[in-house]
Amino acid sequence: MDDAALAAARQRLQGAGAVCVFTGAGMSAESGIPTFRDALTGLWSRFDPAALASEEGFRADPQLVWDWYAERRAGVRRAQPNAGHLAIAAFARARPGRVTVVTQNVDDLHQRAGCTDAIRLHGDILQDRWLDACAQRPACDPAQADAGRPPRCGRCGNRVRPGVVWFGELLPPGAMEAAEAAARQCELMLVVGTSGAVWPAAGLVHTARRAGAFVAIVNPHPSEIDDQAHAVLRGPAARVLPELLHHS
Ligand code: BV8
Repeated sequence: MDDAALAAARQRLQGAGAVCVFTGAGMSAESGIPTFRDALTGLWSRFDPAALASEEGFRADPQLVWDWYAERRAGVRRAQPNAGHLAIAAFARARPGRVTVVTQNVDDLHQRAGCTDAIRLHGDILQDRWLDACAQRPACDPAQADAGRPPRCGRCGNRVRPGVVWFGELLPPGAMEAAEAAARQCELMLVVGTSGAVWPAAGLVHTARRAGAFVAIVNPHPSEIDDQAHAVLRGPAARVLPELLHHS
């Protein structure tokens, strides 16, 4: 990893007021959760993620998509936060009110590491929701659905879907607004483990750069947003973040 980039990022972090940490799937890679593109290994390799992670994909083959999520949920439950998640949580604890974590990830590792207020742009894979708005009053409870693949409501036949934002779906309005504000107001944005391929999330890095923030990227590989960075720390999150944050 480039020592000059590390020194520059550390120095900027020491003097920074507001910091925004923006993370993607690479943040959880060293916890054993495949990145979104790697998630299609083995059995799933013949599928396109944007097709499986979409309402059309789910309606076309509910059991296939449900099984994909069930397998990913089991992986999330087995995973533990890694040294990178813990370093971010410790950094935020030492700077109360000055660090905002914005994540594209649908796992709960930031939260389990201690960043309970992390802004989730793409929802929560461990949550269930109804596929269709429930017309019953009072509305049926997804937790009461049967044990099908996917589970269905015994009362109204509605299907259960994972509580994530699918491709083609709007992000949770409050989440994107809060993330935009953090990106505009931060003095430093730390971008960790994202290809920068998915929008509008990736636009947050451009927003921060345009607003005058120092942008540092942590990623072992080049990404679509490297051109927005003042410093690129070419390495894995669980190794780089403790080095960067424990000395800042
Ligand atoms: C939207 C939940 C408005 C689901 C996710 C046509 C119609 C509609 C929209 C579009 C369209 N064409 C394009 C769009 C926009 C679309 C989009 O961006 N498409 C892409 C594919 C081009 N976006 C949307 O649809 C969004 N909604 O636009 O609504 C709208 C609505 C209707 C009509 C028009 C507009 C919704 C996007 C949210 C999708 N849901 N997740 C699920 O998980 O199943 S996104 C999903 O992919 C993940 O959550 C994650 O956010 C994203 C993948 O991105 P990354 O996190 O960056 O992960 P990736 O695998 O790509 O990269 C990993 C990185 O980690 C790599 O760089 C790697 O080098 C690095 N890495 C690896 N190891 C490590 C590491 N880094 C550090 N340490 C390591 N050890």
